Amino acid sequence: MSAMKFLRCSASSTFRSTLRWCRHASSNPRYDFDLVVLGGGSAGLACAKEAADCGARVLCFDFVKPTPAGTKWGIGGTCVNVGCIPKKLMHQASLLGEAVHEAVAYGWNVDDQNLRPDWRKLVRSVQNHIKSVNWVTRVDLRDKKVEYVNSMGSFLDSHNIEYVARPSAERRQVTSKFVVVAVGGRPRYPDIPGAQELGITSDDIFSYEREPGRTLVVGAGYVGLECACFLKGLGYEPTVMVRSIVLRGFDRQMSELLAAMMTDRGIPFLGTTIPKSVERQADGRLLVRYHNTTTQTDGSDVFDTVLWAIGRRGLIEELNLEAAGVKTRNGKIVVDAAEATSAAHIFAVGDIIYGRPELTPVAILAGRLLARRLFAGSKQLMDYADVATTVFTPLEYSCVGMSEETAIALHGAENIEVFHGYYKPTEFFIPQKSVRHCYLKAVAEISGDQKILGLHYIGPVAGEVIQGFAAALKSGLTVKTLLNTVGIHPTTAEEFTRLSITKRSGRDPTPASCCS
Ligand code: FAD
Ligand code: NA7
Repeated sequence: MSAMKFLRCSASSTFRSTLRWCRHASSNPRYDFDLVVLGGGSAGLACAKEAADCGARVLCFDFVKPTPAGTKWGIGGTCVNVGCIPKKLMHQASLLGEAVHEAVAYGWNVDDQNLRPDWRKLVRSVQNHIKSVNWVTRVDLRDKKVEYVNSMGSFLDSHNIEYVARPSAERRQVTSKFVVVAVGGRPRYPDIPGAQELGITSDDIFSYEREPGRTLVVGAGYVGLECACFLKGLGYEPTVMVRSIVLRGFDRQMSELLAAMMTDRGIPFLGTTIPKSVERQADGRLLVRYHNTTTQTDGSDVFDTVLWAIGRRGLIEELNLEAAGVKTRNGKIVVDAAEATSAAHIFAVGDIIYGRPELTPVAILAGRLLARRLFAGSKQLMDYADVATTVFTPLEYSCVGMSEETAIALHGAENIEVFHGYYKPTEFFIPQKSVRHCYLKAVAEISGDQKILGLHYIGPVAGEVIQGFAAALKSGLTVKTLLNTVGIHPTTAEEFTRLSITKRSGRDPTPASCCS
């Protein structure tokens, strides 16, 4: 064992895992580990566990810096702690509120129809679930013999990672044959007075101790719309501030329809508006000043909570990537089709890579496939095309493949046929729920069997509906096959098998009844 390695091992002799590190080092004297993963979120954990399953000696670093409001959490990354999971739970809580009112129409005797959720109880339940997932994750890592260090790792050079051990605060180093960067991102704050001191983000809302009350949600992307909708469903008063358009990057028609659905449900939008400052008033509430870029007028309003949902920044600042020769672009890491960075032996997966969808299943599959290529001789690359996604608003929006605009831009309007239709979910009739925004469309080639390029659906349980169609689309689904598929009645997913009206025909896509 080299003197340096001996020092490293003896300096940390009280550290349980150190013994194992020394053992590892003696079995391969060149590096302490085969793989060091920076980041224990969806991508990093999937990669680390798969690599360990392939027999590699793996160390995973994960560390969460508290938000400006002081929120922090455990291992598992964004999805588990402050993303998909708590978001889906709050979404479900808000849907249940709506269901209580529907239940009355269906004959249930619900004594108090002005039911209000107990925010603190909801937050407690959500946080308890998250803590159980954190625990299971740690047990899983231990079972798979992945070393876990709860510290921030950064590069000394391309094989050498430095970190601060806790609780001793001692600086330590570890070497690895390969390094995978999976550090993800965190919400951005606008550069205006009061933003960090007085505003919160999605990193705080799921553990927020006091009721959000009247909330200004700044940003009309996926996260902003979802947060506004669950807050509304839980009985609060969100307002969405939109800088330009809602849901940039998604199909325009579907996005506008979703915004109309939100407006109908009483969520106001402040269009073409940017925030200028946030101040705390004497009564404790927040005075937000803003500017409308169309009318060139200033305005202000008072809120209980301001939630920034203006996008996310990659966590590259503290990685010292220059020391390792890793190139970045717009704050993200540039990788090739094999997730290799500009530095040999260093790879990146998940939200931190440039130009790829920021979604958990993408991060997980890419991490897993990378581990198999590094340690099991696999050649399989991640396919980032046709990834399905869902916006969890009360009528959800889910899609897979191309938007209508992208299909037209790539193939020309004359080569694209769009089949569309409004529909009436059977379960909406008795409670007389609005069907105005229940709409779906298939974007297809115009010729031959009409290969489907994109499917879009607004309605109940959209994610569940589109997941199966996503597999079909990846297998080359055509309009011919879709229309030869017998539907399951009465479902809303079956509407895809009944699409008969093209946009080109100009016919009214509104159905006469549920079974027409
Ligand atoms: P992360 O999960 O962010 O994990 C990175 C980890 O690395 C973090 O724990 C971070 O603290 C840690 N870290 C950073 N730097 C270092 C360092 N130097 N050393 C050690 N550790 C470090 N996706 C979906 O598919 N469906 C959804 O419904 C969905 N909803 C979302 C809702 C919200 C509100 C948000 C914010 C995101 C949502 N996402 C959703 C996106 C999803 O959460 C991310 O795509 C996914 O978590 C990315 O995984 P990752 O491993 O790349 O990064
Ligand atoms: P997005 O999708 O990047 O959306 C950010 C939104 O915030 C978008 O509407 C932006 O408007 C708006 N924005 C950005 N900067 C500002 C400023 N400075 N002021 C006001 N509004 C602003 O981010 P999300 O967080 O919603 O989602 C990120 C990923 O997380 C998503 O892909 C999911 O996978 C999970 P713009 O359209 O740029 O004018």
